[in-house]
Amino acid sequence: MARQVQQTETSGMVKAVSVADYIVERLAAEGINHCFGVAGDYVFPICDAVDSSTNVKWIGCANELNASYAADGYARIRGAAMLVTTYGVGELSALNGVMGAKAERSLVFHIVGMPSYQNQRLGKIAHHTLGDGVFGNFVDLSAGAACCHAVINPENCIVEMERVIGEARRNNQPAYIAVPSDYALSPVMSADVKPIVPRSNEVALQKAMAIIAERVDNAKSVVVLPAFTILRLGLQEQAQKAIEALGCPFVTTLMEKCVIDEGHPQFAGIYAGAVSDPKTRQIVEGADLVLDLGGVNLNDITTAAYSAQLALSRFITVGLDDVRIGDKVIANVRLTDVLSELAKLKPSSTPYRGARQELAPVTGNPSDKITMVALYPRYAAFLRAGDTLVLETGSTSLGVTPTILPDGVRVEAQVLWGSIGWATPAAFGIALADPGRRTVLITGEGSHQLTANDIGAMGRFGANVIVFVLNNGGYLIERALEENPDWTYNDVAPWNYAELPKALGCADWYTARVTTLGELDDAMKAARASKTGAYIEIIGGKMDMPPILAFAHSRLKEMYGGTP
Ligand SMILES: Cc1ncc(C[n+]2csc(CCOP(=O)(O)OP(=O)(O)O)c2C)c(N)n1
Ligand SMILES: [Mg+2]
Repeated sequence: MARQVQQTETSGMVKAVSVADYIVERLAAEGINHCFGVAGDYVFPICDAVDSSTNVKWIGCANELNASYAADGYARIRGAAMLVTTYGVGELSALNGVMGAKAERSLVFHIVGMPSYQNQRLGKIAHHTLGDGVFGNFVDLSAGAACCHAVINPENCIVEMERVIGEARRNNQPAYIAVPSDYALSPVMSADVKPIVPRSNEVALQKAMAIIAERVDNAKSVVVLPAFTILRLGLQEQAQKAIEALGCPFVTTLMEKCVIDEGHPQFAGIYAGAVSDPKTRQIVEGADLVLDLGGVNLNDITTAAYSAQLALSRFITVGLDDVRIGDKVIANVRLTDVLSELAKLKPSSTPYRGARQELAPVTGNPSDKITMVALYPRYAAFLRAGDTLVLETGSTSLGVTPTILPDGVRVEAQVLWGSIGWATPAAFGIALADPGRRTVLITGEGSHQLTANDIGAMGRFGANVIVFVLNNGGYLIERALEENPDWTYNDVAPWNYAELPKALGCADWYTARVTTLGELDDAMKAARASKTGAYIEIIGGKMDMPPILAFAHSRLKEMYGGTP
């Protein structure tokens, strides 16, 4: 790769590779074939490099926020994604999405075109600036949404790219790469560096494994919590092998839905503090040793309003890059290596076997209005192996996540960052990242209003997503999180959702607006059969909410703290 990008031959002439071409092809070598973004003059050289690349396709989004969400979705499947925005106005619009990728450990390379070095040097007053002749106003802001960053010039380009790629991979978080527009067109200067691949310190790894093995041997009961990072790093199979070798039960929090099939015999349920099944709660809260594989995030949502009773002294946390046992931290140990070592353990002769959790029965009559009690089991019955379900923040995700889903379904959600509007473009990115699976998006209508315009991009780029939009007359989750559900700020403009695909250029999509269970069942069948995208608007009740949300409603003080 290094030689290939140092010099290429075009029509017999030796042509030096530009900085822009180098960056694009180097990132393509990371397994990235699509670049999400919005063009702009300062970033034209990067856009041109993408457009002329045979490895990377330009995916124009309606705005940079959408592009950042789409890139996050793509990175979750491919391991990394490319996001391109222009100086100031573009990059700042993408910040929420990039910051979300940082929180949720998704590796987005955010490339920004800056005004030329020459104009920066002359302190010219330029568009997309504060008019102060200063060009460093936004670098720190965008860099704050990444785990590492570089401002590129022709001389540092090769070294800096290896540094940021290595560091971003080590943390599995975004990297920010800023490139002045004239430098982007300059020939890259050669440098002799090798890719940096994060790896464990062997001694530290063996030390960590010895402690883990001893704790596992001495524990009367062990439970594994496989973390969301397993999904981000694509380590599901390794994690499953490790769990099988350990032979103990595993549970998932709302952030790890289906990371390993829920039909797996060692699956002991979804753990969410006080709203867990009592058996699941006992297995987790009563365990001598909780082996956290990947660093679970015990936040207000995953612990159901801090109702979990988990003594951290019983935890061993295997992070991406270290192992924590009580007050002891063993650094430079990679999660993937710990999983491989665990998989070598002699399998237990009496592994845990939980009762297989069946899908909830589908109930109700065709003429019935659509209630949430009838809807969630229908989603479970609709989904099948090979589907990737993308869940939006809102009442639905709190209803669907505790619902057992079929084996082979992958679930992606932004539980921690929880920025509404994420799921629609994320589903787009996920669909492009793996067209071999069917992407199914479930969103509330309030969230959808933030980013629905990229349904157009789905149609344009042939991403055949099946979209379910729950129209329940506003922000139900917010109504539930307040004493008074009727504040007007929880109402939204009453759009004709089912007409959106047509207006946005997806004329061949299957669309429906359903108010009864019979209509919903028919629409689900038609959506599944559709070769193009499908879009179903479901009319739900204004206060019809899942049990976990009703529970949160009864614990508002614990969630938010009492009045001082
Ligand atoms: C970017 C952003 N703005 C505001 C919020 C606060 N918020 C959380 S959920 C929500 C409403 C979701 O409503 P909807 O998508 O209709 O789902 P429902 O709960 O009604 O099913 C809002 C406004 C947020 N999480 N993210
Ligand atoms: Mg709603």
